[in-house]
Amino acid sequence: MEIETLWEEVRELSLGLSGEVERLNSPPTPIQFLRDFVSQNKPCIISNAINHWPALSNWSNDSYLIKSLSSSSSSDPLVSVHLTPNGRADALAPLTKANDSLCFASAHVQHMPFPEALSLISSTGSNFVAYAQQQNDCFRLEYSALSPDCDANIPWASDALGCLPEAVNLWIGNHLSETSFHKDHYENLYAVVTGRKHFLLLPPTDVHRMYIRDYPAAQYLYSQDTKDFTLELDKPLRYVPWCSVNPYPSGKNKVEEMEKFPLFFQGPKPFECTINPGEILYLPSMWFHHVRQSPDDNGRVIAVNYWYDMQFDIKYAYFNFLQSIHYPVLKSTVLKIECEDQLKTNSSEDELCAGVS
Ligand SMILES: O=C(O)CCC(=O)C(=O)O
Repeated sequence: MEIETLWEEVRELSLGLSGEVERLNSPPTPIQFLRDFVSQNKPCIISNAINHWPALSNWSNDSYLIKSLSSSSSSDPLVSVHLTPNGRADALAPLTKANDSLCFASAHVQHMPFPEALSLISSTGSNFVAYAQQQNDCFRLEYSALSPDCDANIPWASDALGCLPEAVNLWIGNHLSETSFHKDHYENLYAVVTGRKHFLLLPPTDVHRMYIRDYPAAQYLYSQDTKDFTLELDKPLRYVPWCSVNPYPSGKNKVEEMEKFPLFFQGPKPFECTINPGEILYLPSMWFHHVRQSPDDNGRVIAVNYWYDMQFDIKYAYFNFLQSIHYPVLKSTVLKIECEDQLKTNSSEDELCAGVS
């Protein structure tokens, strides 16, 4: 059977053919959430689920945030801010201007007092984009002074999943912050507080459409002196498997980019949804997601997400098996040969050529 048939059947039998993510007008019961969404590995958007959070009114107010976090009693009064030249952290980037081999570029992470972080996020005319985030339980570690403004967990999700969140993360970005396609091994309850988040979603069965390849890991370094970034390969060199597809190619290479990834651009459209303030997206484990955002009147988007442990069950085993199948055999073989040729002809670029899994 062609893998294309699998993409179609998953949509026909489970996800629906409309390409839309189901919206619930009120929180589901734990049993409904478990039966209709978690066990089917199917996303949904829940409106009116966090209307009682004081965060919805308090967090549009800078003075409130600054006052709460300046008198913070948390163990670490500094917050983590990701700095990049273009808003794209944990994304593919050309290693140098002269060498367009791609690497997996992580942000320059800086720890600073909250008022400074807020001012950097607002300075959108600068040569950097600041995104306050850290996927290490940062809400509970760095922003505990704001905890009375939200629930500590999403009760119906905790009941359904039979556990409390493993991590709760806060995200404060502006219109330039973008998160590239990736997947996580968590059940994710993603609540938007101010601004809007735009998600593109693809089910785990569509893994081959993401063209996951191994890229050399690199890190942005921002110099206060030159006010510029350099990108340095990790030492020792290590490779990160990452999705190759940019779903919004633009500029003169747009057509070329689209032709490189026909399974993505010519296959079924990704599920596209906007999460408004006060809504929660249930993003099932292992779904590929790409995220952009539209800011509120203060130029910002604030969200809190709850990561719950996923079940490493039979679905996980099936998805792993699927991912291990090389498809389409012909295309990846050609790519591998091209890459190997490039390595042979230019030994000095040995370490820079993106690996092919
Ligand atoms: O909001 C974002 O920029 C990314 C969110 C995300 O990737 C996640 O919650 O796993």
